[in-house]
Amino acid sequence: MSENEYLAREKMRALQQERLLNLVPRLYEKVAFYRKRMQEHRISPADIHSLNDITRLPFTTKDDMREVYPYGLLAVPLAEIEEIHTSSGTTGKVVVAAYTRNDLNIWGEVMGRTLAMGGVTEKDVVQNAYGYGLFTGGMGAHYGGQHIHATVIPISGGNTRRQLTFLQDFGSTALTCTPSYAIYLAEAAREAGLDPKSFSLKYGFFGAEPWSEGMRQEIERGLGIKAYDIYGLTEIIGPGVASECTEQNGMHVNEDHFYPEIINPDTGEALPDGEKGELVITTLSKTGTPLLRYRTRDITYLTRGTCPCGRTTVRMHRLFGRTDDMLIIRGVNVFPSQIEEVLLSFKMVEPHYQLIVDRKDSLDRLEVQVEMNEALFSDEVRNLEGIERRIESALASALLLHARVRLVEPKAIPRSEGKAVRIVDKRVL
Ligand code: DLL
Repeated sequence: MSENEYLAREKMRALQQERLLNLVPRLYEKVAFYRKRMQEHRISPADIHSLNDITRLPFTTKDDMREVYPYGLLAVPLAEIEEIHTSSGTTGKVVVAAYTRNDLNIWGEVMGRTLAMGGVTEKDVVQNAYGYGLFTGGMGAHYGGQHIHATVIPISGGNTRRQLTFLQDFGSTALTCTPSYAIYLAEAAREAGLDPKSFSLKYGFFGAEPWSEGMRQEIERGLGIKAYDIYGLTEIIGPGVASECTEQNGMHVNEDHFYPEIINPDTGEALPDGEKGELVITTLSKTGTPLLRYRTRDITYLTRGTCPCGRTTVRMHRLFGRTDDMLIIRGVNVFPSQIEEVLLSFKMVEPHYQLIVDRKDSLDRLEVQVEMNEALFSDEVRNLEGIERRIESALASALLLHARVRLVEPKAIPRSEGKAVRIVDKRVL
């Protein structure tokens, strides 16, 4: 817990302003990329007098980060960097996040807050099943657990049998992994004849991929725990940017370190609280690779006001999707999360699905493959086609789009130990 989570609004703004006014000249002086960018925008650090002036500063994009790969955004000599992480780079050159001692301390602090917000204390045992490595999930949760003196088991992702053994034998009370892996663990436990409710688990901290309220309920029921949504991205720090408290009603942004704005992704204009748009973040206190107004491509909205938990930090809604994950199918915008909500309103299917998009005769087609549950699978009088049509019509009224639904056997959709693959886009554009 930090007093910064409870600051009165004017005090928070004063802190943010002080940090911004320190950051801008530092970037101008130390990072050639930012100096050039500010010069192109005909702005100098002397023009930034208050927090409100932040909107005059240029954005930073993922493409910018790739252009100056690997070290072009360093604001300190390499000798001061203690750790480097990168994004997975599945869609191009990787982006690099370099951490100084100061940054690692911040990371521990904000991830410590994340775990503490859900109730973790030094008495807890955190089974950390996020992957360790270049992915930030493992180290982030690790530093957070250490920061609040919890016991951390760095088991990393995968090896499901061993995960279950550890859950049983070590009395782990907190689980950290992707939400799809949490569902998989619950399923694997049942198959092994174990009752997850007999474990000591109390809470889980899940993020790194989109998930819905329906999936939250599945996890909470399946593992008998409270499931918290946690958000972050490599470029900014990794996990620890925002996370839910026990109210489970929006994620508190650690805005003393990460200043959030919402913009219209098409025009770049600022949007007011409550309006959905692209999240933009400025790292106010990092020193290794600080970023100005980074465009996350994640879609959410912000809410201000004191939460019943007492925290005053601004909250961001669970992500609606990403500007680049949005499927445009026959001109209709569709986010995987909308499809997931509809699917999980049907009791006879499991939260394992894939969206297959292809194009025939220049017409886009969407097929939703979703696993039926064991009960339906073994039902002798099942009417699969009837159910498929019912799901199709629910999707049609929610999305205004016809998608073909195909029920597949339990376990037919590939499982992932990290981020699940939800979209298979076969269109050649
Ligand atoms: O996924 C950091 C992280 C690790 C977050 C562990 C939470 C837990 P990247 O691999 O760089 O970093 O991916 C960042 O993942 O821009 C979002 O699109 C997505 N994402 C992260 N958290 C959530 C979430 C880590 N809670 C990208 N809900 C982000 C939905 C999420 N999407």
